[in-house]
Amino acid sequence: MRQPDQNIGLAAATSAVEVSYLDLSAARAQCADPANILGVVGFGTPRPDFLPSACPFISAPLRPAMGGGALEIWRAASPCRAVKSGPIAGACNDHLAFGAITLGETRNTPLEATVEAAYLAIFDFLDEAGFAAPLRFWNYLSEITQDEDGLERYRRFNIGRHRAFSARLREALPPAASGVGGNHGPSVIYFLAAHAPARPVENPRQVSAFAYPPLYGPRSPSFSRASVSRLGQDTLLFISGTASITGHESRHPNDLRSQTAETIANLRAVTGAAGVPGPGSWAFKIYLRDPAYRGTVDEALTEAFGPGSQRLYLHGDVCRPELLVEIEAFHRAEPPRPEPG
Ligand code: 3EB
Repeated sequence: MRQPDQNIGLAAATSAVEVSYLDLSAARAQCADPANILGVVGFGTPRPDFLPSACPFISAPLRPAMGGGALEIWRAASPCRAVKSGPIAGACNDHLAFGAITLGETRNTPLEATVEAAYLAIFDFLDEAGFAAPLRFWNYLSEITQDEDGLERYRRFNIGRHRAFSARLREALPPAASGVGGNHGPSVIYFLAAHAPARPVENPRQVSAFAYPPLYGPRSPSFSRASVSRLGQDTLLFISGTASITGHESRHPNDLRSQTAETIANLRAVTGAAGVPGPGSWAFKIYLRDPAYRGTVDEALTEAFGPGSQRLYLHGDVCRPELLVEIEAFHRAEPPRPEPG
């Protein structure tokens, strides 16, 4: 029975979706109640034994900056059912879907072909599950800035993604995304989707990534700086991986403090452009080229956004060699409270 003073539990139960970044022992406790779990992403860990086999799980090729294992758990407001389509394993409820794919790269297949096939499989999954609109993609690529037969792998990735989006994305503009390198296992892509498209948001300080000049590769990166999605009472803001870039150019090469400040200025600018109402909860994932950068970035984030946010620090490679840090964010606006009395 729900007691009247359990309003914290009630609020949690009515939000459309929330994310938790947990170490393995905290995650074990949360997974005791798995019915509403949409999907789980492991960093520095394979599928944990306590996770029921019906829960979608993918192991990302990045490790927590502080060592050990961490899980990113997406939990919905109502029970979720497993959905499988081709190489995509996922889950959905009436409002949201989660899915994930591990890329099976082979020696003789160029990365763009593998990525195009993966994204086409994702669109097939969405069609089968009845979800029209991807809200947010995460792309973790091994050897992201390495050359593959004369073209950087991130540039090949952009070609493949661009082909699949041109063929199958229903919206004119792509949703938010992160694109980060990690070398502790195969490349992965995972995503959240809904029935109605998110509202794409750009950053007034930056050229849109989908309009980057050819300097950065034959096809520009298909992502918006942020996606805003209304789901029931919730306003969800997904901010893409954000780095020390203004216009289309990297700023402060190899200067961690200045890059962090520029990145935070970009996070503020895109939040302002999104126009999302104030109170709510923030969750940040921070990608660091060197785990030792954590203290500096953590201090800056606390100063900018206050101490009360979730933060997951990961050791990963930003897709431009001179960039040391990339930060993505998820904000869930608090639903308006009923007037007392
Ligand atoms: C940038 O602003 C930094 O290719 O999906 C950030 C977020 C970046 C997403 C992607 C790349 C991607 O260009 C890199």
